[in-house]
Amino acid sequence: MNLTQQGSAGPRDAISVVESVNVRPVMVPLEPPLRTASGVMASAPLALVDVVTAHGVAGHAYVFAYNPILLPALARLLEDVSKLLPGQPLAPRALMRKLRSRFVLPDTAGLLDMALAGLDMALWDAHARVAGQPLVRLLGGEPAAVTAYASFGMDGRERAVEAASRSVDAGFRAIKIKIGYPTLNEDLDVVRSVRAAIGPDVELMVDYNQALGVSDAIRRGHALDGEGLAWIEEPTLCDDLDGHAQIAAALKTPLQLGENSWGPRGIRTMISRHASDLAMPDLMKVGGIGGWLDAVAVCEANGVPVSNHFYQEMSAHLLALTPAAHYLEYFGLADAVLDNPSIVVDGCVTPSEEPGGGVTWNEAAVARFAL
Ligand code: SMN
Ligand code: MG
Repeated sequence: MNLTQQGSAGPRDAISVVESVNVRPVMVPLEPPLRTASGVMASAPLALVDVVTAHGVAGHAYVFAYNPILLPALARLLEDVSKLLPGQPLAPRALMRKLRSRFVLPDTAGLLDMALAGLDMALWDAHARVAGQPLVRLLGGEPAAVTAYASFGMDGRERAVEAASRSVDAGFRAIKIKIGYPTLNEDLDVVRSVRAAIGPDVELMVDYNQALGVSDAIRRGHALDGEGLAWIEEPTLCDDLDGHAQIAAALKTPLQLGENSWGPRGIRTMISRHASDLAMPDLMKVGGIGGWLDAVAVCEANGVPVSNHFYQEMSAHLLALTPAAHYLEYFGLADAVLDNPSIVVDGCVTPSEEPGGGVTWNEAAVARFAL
């Protein structure tokens, strides 16, 4: 055996090349439909991304278009940007930097960031699969258990109580409900009813989904301050950082923002403007795995606890290696098209030891929900 050849073959072998990218739009039913104070969704419009490598291994990811009207445009943008990838080395950080450098002039916030994040996630998933490692290990961490909260919509008192009780029975130690009912009394009634059902030892969070004006948010927030909530999320419009800073300063309960921050600099601005006490970056809006790692470094340096928004499969891998990790949002947005949806044991999700970031398609379901 030639030692020189053997010595040089390993590392070079491990570097693959992007061969092709596939994009498939699907409409995944949500049962029950997801109600927020700012709109209802009966299904999740997702763009599924597959990055096929020269090693014959494919990386998978999905991105959420939020609104069915945006899905064809998002899928088309993904397809067009993907044309720049074949033949490129499978080096997600370097490749994404190169890709982003082509879009400095138009800027990326909005659909383009959503498309770029889908590619980033699928590239990292492929990178981890080619390396034969779970994403968390590829990034230098270990598949530790991450504490999850069960996330629910705005379904009225009875359904909120029923869902929260069911979750506690299933082992969850934290629950998030959406509020923003027409009156403060209704908000209080739902919060107190859920608290009575789950007891004092289970954490409870509430999400307004941007529904309130600043002064109403302060008024309702003061009333909620006595309820022992772990956080109040997005009380007013997500881009009103001054408004959120005023609300955060007025309330005792921690404020939670981040699901609508674009990129690591969006998270940085949110923190530097004192708009939030906590951060919950969305893996898509923050720029995929690369964007997450950069954003979370800013959170950690500022002592801000980090949770995620959606994308629970890859977020579990990332939170497992985040020292400032707070909570994993457990909401099975893509469960209906996944082969291996996340499993909660004793209120925690543990990233699997399988290679990749935890996303594998159930092809029969994908075919059923194809647009
Ligand atoms: C959310 C946003 C959009 C749709 C459903 C739920 C959300 C969350 O605000 O925090 O999960
Ligand atoms: Mg939210």
